[in-house]
Amino acid sequence: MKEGSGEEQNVAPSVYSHVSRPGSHRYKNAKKGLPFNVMLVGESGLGRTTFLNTLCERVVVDAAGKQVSSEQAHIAEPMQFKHYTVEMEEDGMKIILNVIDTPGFGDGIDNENCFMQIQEYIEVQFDEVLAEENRIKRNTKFKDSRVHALLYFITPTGHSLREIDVELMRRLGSRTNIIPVIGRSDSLTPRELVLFKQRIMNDIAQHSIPIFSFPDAEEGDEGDEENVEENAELRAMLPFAVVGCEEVINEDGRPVRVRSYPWGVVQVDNDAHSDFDRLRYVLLNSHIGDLRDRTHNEIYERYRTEKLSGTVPAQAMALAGDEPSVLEAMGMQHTVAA
Ligand SMILES: Nc1nc2c(ncn2[C@@H]2O[C@H](COP(=O)(O)OP(=O)(O)O)[C@@H](O)[C@H]2O)c(=O)[nH]1
Ligand SMILES: [Mg+2]
Repeated sequence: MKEGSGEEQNVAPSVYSHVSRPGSHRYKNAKKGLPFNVMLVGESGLGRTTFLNTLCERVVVDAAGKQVSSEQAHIAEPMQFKHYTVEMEEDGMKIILNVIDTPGFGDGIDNENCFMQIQEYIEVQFDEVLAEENRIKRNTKFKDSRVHALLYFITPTGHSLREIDVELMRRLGSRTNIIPVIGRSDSLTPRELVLFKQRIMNDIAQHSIPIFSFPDAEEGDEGDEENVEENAELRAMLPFAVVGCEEVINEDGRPVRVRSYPWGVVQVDNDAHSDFDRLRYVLLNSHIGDLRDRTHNEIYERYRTEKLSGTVPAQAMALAGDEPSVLEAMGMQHTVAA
């Protein structure tokens, strides 16, 4: 990780990043470190684990953790929630990154359980905050584990969204900030990628899927022109085409992260090769504040209203109806208001 302090001027946002961006963090009010909770969802083999390691610039989950013997390979394991906490420094800002990975998602024939479990997980975190708000004596150690962003990994088919993609994003878009990404995007040519992105965005519009689409600041907010321009640029990039890797080569005395192929290398942090570096900057710097604020002010607020007005319990009961074991399997309890 970068050793630099906040005083340094014009430091690259990441040791590997080639792009020069402002050398100070945009979100300034967090002394103890800013907690940021990201969930990774997508079918196995799309590079979630590799993405996590690439994002954190260290091996958070080693290769052993993802090895599956050939005899076990055909058995679909139930989906799990795996937590990883990594302290990072981004342009002088300490970030406590909590990653929730969901291995096993989409591996079975019926994905209904996966959708329910993820929704349940997200809502349980809201319920805990709601309970905490109502406590007379506040718990000073309370850990806010609301999911600030859900990165949904789309399979690089080059065709269009599949039913599972539409379903997951449609159901959870009102409960968290969904950022769609194309996993293993180096398997598409630049031309294929452009067309694929267009098709995905058409599908998202057609199905009215509520993803996080870098909205411009609302009227009355001090949204400056630069932000409006930046958000328009990011909207046009959606879904982010990500590439992850575990290899670092030395190029002119500088470390460069790559995937090496017989015909050349893909540089993970090179904007011309993938959107990874831009996405990293969005998550850890430019939009970390927006994602956190939107989670609290809009998404949680809506959930809270629904819950207190009695709309959520019915839904939660319907969810839990056939499968009372879902929450137990997660080791959690969902408190349904009487
Ligand atoms: N081509 C390509 N392969 C990748 C990429 N990221 C990961 N992989 C490979 O895809 C396989 C599955 O990756 P892994 O991170 O374990 O996926 P997960 O199951 O989603 O956690 C491994 O062999 C990785 O080396 C990528 O961006 N492009
Ligand atoms: Mg994995």
